[in-house]
Amino acid sequence: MLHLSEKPHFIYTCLMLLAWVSQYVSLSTGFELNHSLTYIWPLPHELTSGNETLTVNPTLSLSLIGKGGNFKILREGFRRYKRIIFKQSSGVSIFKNLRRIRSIYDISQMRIIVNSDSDELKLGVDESYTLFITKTGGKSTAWEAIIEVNTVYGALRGLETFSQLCAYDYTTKSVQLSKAPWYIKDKPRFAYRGLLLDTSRHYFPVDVIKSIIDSMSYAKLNVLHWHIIDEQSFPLEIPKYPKLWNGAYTKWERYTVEDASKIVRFAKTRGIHVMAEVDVPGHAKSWGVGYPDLWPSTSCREPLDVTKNFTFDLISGIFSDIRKIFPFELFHLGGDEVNIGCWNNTPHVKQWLKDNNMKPKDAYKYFVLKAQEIAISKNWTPVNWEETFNAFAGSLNPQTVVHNWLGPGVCPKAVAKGFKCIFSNSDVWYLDHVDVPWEQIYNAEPLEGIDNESKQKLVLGGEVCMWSEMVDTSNVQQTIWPRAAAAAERLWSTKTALSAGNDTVLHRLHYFRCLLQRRGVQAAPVTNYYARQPPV
Ligand code: CP6
Repeated sequence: MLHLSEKPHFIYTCLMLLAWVSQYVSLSTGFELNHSLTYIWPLPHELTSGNETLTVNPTLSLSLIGKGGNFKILREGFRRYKRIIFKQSSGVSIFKNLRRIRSIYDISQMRIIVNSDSDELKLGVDESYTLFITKTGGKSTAWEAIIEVNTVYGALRGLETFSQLCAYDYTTKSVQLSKAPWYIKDKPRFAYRGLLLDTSRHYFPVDVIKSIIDSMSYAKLNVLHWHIIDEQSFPLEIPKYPKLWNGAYTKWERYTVEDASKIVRFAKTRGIHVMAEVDVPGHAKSWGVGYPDLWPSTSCREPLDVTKNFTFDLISGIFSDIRKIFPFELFHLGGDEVNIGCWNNTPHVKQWLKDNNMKPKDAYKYFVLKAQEIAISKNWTPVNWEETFNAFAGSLNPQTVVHNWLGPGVCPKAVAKGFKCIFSNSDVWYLDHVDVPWEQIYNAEPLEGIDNESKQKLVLGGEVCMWSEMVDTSNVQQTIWPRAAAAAERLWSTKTALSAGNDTVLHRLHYFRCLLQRRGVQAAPVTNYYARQPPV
């Protein structure tokens, strides 16, 4: 009887024979990649490629070059991407090990060079990277992947791109990287590339929010705008005012301070900022469940009662509590869709307006400016929906970031007055408008109507919005993806790259949607399949 340790050569020969035969008997998947296309989403700034196909070693090792610093985020990121890249190739470890010993793989090492040792995550943090796939020098026939960056966040973006170059090949049962050698030099077009998630209309469990954050990183989106609270529910724990989350739907549909901190920490490891929103004075009916004094009257439950000191003490308490959770410098104060007429129909508010010589519109301004002052006193930069700019641009704090939504047009006006702006035109970038096709999302241009280069710099970027009246855990990913990816490429890639990739964009988006599926993200179809042209 044969024993493994006694007959290694025999076993080895058998296994190799088996591996050789299996490439001829394995079933074809019927799907052929077009190797002349670059399947990277979003398209990089600059790239050149060749025509060699390489195999990547499942035991790919990391050689990290950097001074001191905190590279935990990078090491964890590398391990995560290895799991993604080699997801399908796990299992046949005996083959893997034999192959490693025999150095059958072309790429067995990744070198990452990090020039800065800080892992501080601020808006505009350097996300650029250079990715080389080249032959190592000397006599060796080996190849090497090299990522050179200024921060760990650039390295995460580079790893994402590297992972998109890799594809499992069902014939050879190995991970292949085609079109080598590669040279990619990449950086984002805009610093702010956001997705709004509304956790008030429907509650999303922490794990679901984490998987949304993961999926954002695949498209290089970098801001989760967390619209935490609205009129329908108040799901967040506020220690200073513990009755506020009585406004949650149920005691199970709540986020503790620890839950929220976990989400922020998780996002940081993906290079994603979390911008919290506390929308005042409208969209706040749920606050009064715990503190009914915040309601002007039982027939007018929002906007919040502008006449009471208690209202502003409570806002200050909320901001103090959540400042500890959200380190990001931007904080969203809402200010949209305020039904100011309701104040005028409430006797004690009407009296207060008269005593203070104010019209309801003045009280709206008074409220928003007071909230801005409180936010600024906590060392936050305020963001407000565009109604505030449209109503009293001249009084807004000059630091204010104006958040567009009411169709196109406000960003040109806002930047002309020196304000920063975020583009979210609801005609195209509101994902709850499920009838808007991806092409329209893709073609929306945040800098439209802004020709002056110094004014263009005031547009921080843009954001797609997932309002959740009609989505919950069961359909949120299908509603976000793949259309959010269209906006993600618009926000990451230069206009030159976009026009160069224009004839391949549908193929690339199909491929990216398939990539999301492989990674466990339930992205919807890109188009109606029957309208796709058959291959010619
Ligand atoms: N909730 C809040 C909403 C919307 C806004 N603010 C909204 C308005 C119109 C459409 C979609 C969403 N549901 N707080 C507007 C910023 Cl079409």
